[in-house]
Amino acid sequence: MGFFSKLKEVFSKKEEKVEDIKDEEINSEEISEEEKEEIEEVKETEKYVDGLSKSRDNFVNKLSILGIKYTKISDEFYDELEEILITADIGVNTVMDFVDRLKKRVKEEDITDFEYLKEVIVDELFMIYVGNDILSSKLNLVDGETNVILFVGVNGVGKTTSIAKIANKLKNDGKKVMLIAGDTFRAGAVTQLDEWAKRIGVSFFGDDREDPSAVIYDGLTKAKNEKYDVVLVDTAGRLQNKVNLMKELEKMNRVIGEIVPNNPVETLLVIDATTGQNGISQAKSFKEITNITGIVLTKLDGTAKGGIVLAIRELVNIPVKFVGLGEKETDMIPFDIEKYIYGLFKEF
Ligand SMILES: Nc1nc2c(ncn2[C@@H]2O[C@H](COP(=O)(O)OP(=O)(O)OP(=O)(O)O)[C@@H](O)[C@H]2O)c(=O)[nH]1
Ligand SMILES: [Mg+2]
Repeated sequence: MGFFSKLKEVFSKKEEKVEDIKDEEINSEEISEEEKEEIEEVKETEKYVDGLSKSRDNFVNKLSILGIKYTKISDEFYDELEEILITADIGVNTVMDFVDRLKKRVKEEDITDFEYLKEVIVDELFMIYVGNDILSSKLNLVDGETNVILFVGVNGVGKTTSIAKIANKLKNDGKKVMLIAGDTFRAGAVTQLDEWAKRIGVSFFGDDREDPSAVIYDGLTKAKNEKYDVVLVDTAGRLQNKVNLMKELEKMNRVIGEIVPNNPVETLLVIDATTGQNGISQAKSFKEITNITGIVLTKLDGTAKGGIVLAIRELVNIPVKFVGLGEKETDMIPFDIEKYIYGLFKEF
């Protein structure tokens, strides 16, 4: 049995188990920690399944039709497969490599059956992401210290919303959380973050000064003195002038490092999944000007081209740490390649 069949089996077993728990209507005291985790996992998996429905309807459907259209695995079959994957935002080179590997396996294993080929397709796509090294999606937080996470990215990609969603998650994990309004550029940005902080019930620091580093300096000093666990810093989203942005980020990093050494522990680049190859270019540019430790991929629910995760792996090679699968506070979840693959190919 291939990887994909195993994955489906594991997830459907978990789904069944959690359904049984619900059916018994046990109150929370009777549910063990382990069961709670399982329920949480199934809920997250469901979010991937729901959030990726546009992608599934589009490109996975097209893949299924291929199997009906071609009774033989021919050159035309491969050409069409290539096209489908490229239009799903998986980068051209990634697709080429993928098809080469697929052809090799079809030959070596003498594959003629499309059902089996499906398994191989998903296996090989999974391998693109997993590759030879494991990319961890866990946030690199140090217990007992004030951890700074800097959020960067161009206008409108979802930085502020992502901060709120991640802060909400950290707060629910029992962390003491502060948001700092380092976007001093866009009108209304400070108020927007303040409102989010109130809504989710975490602390906020921001004022009307123009220099983000000055705001960060004061906010972070307070956070350190008051022993906050995590400080999330919003920044302005402009990339018109690379040199200026680089200088500004350098300054922010210097100020942060002065107050809390070895920080920021994470610099997360926010990318909008609906912008496709444009998002990939942004990632490449930001990678050149600062040390990006992870990617937050927003609006995956809004695209039919869910393959962008694989393109990021191939072309940017920075771990995706969170994905946005909807607009609610609870719709941003840690990235998990298995749940993603399952959500994408559920009906394949
Ligand atoms: N559907 C969906 N919408 C999202 C997601 N993330 C963000 N949005 C929406 O995208 C819009 C822009 O989000 P912001 O968080 O303000 O973006 P920003 O990067 O802070 O923008 P600037 O501050 O102007 O640079 C908002 O309307 C959000 O509700 C997501 O994962 N899914
Ligand atoms: Mg913003």
